[in-house]
Amino acid sequence: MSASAALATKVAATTDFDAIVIGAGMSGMYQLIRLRELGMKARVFEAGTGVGGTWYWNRYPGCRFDSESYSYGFSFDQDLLAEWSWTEHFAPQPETERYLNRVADKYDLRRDIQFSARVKAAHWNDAAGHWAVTLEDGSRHTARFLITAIGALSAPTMPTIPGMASFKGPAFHTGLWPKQPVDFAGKRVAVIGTGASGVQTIQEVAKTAAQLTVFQRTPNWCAPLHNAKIPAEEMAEIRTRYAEIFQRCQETASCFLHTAHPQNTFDVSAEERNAFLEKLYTERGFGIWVGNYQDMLTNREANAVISEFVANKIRSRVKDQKVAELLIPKNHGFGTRRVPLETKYYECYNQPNVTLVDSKATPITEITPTGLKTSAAEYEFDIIVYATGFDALRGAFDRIDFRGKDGVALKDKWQNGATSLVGMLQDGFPNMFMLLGPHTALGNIPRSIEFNVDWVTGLLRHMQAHGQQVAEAKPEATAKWMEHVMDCAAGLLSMEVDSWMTGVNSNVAGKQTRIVARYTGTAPVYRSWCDELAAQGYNDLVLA
Ligand code: N01
Repeated sequence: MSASAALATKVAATTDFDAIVIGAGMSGMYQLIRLRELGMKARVFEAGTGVGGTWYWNRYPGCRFDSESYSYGFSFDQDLLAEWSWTEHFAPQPETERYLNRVADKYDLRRDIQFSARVKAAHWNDAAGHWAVTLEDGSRHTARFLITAIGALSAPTMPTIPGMASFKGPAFHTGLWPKQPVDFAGKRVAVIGTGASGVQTIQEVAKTAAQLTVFQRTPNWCAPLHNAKIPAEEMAEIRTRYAEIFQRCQETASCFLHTAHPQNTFDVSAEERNAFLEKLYTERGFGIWVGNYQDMLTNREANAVISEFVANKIRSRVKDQKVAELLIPKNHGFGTRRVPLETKYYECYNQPNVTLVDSKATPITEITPTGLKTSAAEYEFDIIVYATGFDALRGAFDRIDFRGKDGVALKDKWQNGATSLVGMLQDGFPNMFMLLGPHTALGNIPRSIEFNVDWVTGLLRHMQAHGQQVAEAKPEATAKWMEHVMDCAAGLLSMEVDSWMTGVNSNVAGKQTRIVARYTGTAPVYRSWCDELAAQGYNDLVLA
């Protein structure tokens, strides 16, 4: 018997599993594949009834990628890359869910996943050296390792408007959308919220609703997606370039295909600058956000130039100039919040069946049995859609009672903001590894997921090889990493703006103050920290 198999057997004798993974989205699925390769007995607990995570829960109308499809799929399986055809440059949700189910079929993942199993608590038992995980059904399961794969934008938040339970018609949150399609044809529909989810929903619902009323509290800077079908021949050509595509994603700051322009905004003439911005506005995807002049998100004057450019585009696309002005953000510059990508979003407001309500000027005061009231008017609706976002980043952690050494609650430890070592480890919480935890590089998410999973797998392999059973971040290493996280955020204009990226959610108590909630360095720098940690024999961890 190999050393690793012997260790796996020994651990299995004292715990139910070698590893428990929470969540069967892309992180949990890929981690399960890697745990099996290590010879570990693993169990994934998933609250939903199917795999896919984000792509399981977010099935609202119009939901689709904002990353190019071929840069988004798993890169580790060459056969799957050769077999799978993306039908659009930005695939719609049903296609992505199908893709992830294909991965689950291929690797027979479901035999190790318990569905409809929401984790309520996870407590570290120092004496036994294991995690005890309690599900909502009261069952309890133990494992040496606990791996959280619970997502960065997976805890939906509803507003706290009086009367919400009284509404008689159907009401949905975009992130908890029902499996049965919702028919909007001929209906009077309200959409509350105009983030990336709201924008995708609005442009779809506007096609069939009798009347669509959009309640916008803060406008966002949106830019054209320029989606298109991928014909078979083009997909065949894309397949030949996968190595190049994934290599490119490794090199860019946020793992997208786009990379910042090497020049600053005012290094070039106004004509050259305008031509470049026009070009970005006609190109696919996030280029206008992450492929713009390199100082766009740090230099206020540079940011004002691009903001005015996009404001003029909005003015030219929306016929009623009063509506156009309402749609142009006035309290933050372009790109300082997540840029929703759109397809004829602004043109929706030229349709006679679509109305925009400024819910900053006239806030929603009550949800009534038949609709809602604002400070200025009363409205009747058949359907209300809450596109009100998520308790992002640490929100999914706050919803589980994680307790580390000496019964310390993670929620208490993170009272003043989450801490971590490279986003994946937390001192005081041995053998807990966080995939997409606070302060991991996010960006084009699957690229970050694959890196995180491979890094955790590398650590587990190292522990197997050295007969080590417990890993914990050293507090001084955490402090050093957090110093780097804080340094990265200095000078970013996005730090001056309320959004989930700065840890602000008006619907969650205690989350009204801006913090450095996420890692804002580049993905290559993030990976170099992680690689260095491993190369030094994980000296920044206590391995026992
Ligand atoms: O959430 P959001 P989201 N009364 O927080 C409003 C990813 N994503 O689900 O800005 C009235 O951005 C709120 O108003 P305000 C992506 O990373 C990816 O849209 O707080 N309004 C805001 O307009 C994205 O950034 C994809 O003033 C209220 C909206 O609701 C992240 O998920 C697609 C309110 C929430 O916007 C989150 O996007 C979709 C209240 N009480 C999402 N509470 C793709 O990749 C909130 N709002 C394709």
